[in-house]
Amino acid sequence: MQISDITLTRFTYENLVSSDAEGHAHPGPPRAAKATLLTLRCDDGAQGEVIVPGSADPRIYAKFVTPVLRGKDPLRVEALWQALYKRQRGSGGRLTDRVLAAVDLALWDLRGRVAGQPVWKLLGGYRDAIPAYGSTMCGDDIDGGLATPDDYARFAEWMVRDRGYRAVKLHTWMPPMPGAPDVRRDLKACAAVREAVGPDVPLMLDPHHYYSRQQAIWIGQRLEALDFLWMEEPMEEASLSSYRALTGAMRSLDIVGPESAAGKHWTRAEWAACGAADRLRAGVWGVGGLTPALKIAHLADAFGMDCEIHGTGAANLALALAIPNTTYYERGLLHPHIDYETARPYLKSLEDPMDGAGLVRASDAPGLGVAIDHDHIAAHQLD
Ligand code: LLH
Ligand code: MG
Repeated sequence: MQISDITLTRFTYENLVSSDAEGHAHPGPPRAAKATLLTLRCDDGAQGEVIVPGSADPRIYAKFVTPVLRGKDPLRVEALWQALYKRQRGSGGRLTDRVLAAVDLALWDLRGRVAGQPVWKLLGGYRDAIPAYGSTMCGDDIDGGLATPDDYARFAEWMVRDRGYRAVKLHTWMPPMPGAPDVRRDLKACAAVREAVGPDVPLMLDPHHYYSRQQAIWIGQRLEALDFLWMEEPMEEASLSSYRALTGAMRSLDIVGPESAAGKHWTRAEWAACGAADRLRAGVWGVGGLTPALKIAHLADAFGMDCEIHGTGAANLALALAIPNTTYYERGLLHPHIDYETARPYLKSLEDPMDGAGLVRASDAPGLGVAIDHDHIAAHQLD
């Protein structure tokens, strides 16, 4: 079997989520957003697919991806990932980890379809269901949104009592929101949520990502008094020393990271080796795909650590189901004005349906099991 063809189909869809000037998601007016269907086809008719967020640049794929993949055995995923990764150095930053991730996910999808097995089983198949935590959008200034500590409290109560989430993570206010960053206002939101959901619900915080060491330690110590489970990315992740200091200063609060630091599994190894976090973090789109993300999960396991998976979607869910050392699936981002339970227009069903007990169950569909609506894509194709 050989890869014969790599195609990108760019399309639009109606999106009710917008990004602010610093890239944080918030509810917005309906707009035509762009996404891309990446398809790998083989000479025997087998294929793998993935939806890539945004409009993928065909020139990058033509220059760096197609020459590496065409004519190769698609089941040799590690070999293809390594070959592509080694082209990053000379690409002047154009061959990004997100491109690596897109190709790697399509290869895993193909591998699953060829085997007639879901990817979560091929990766390890540790469990067939996982509890989800509700992960809020970042704070805003929207009426009835996430504008005040009380808004967070009311929304967290709904998530836990009415929707069944097992745990809640707050993303608090970040620039350019008025008044942000404010470590004291973040703490007020955390205290209001603890008060609203009671003592037994695990809570996490993902605040402004550029607090100082002193600010991060200040809020971390107060989150311990509120019995929070973990905090992630409160400081610049390039500063390993700051994370070592923060982790060392905490008694009961776990520090989780890195989430957005570059460097794939190699960076996570350094964090584990020098005690910069209590739990590692990896999301498939941030580290270059399932292939490196699985290494990170196993690396954490070898250090006796958990690896908390960043982000939503079928591939992150497959990874979380595959491994023993993770706690929750991150479901979101959630907001009082957003209906998360309706599938995006280019999908026939949700990638991560959750039952009333807060469990997301594995699908038995081969590959990544994403129900792509090809009719929608054909009708909204850009080029
Ligand atoms: O800053 C943000 O917008 C969020 O932190 C976002 O990146 C979210 O994906 C996250 O960190 N989840 O854990
Ligand atoms: Mg995060």
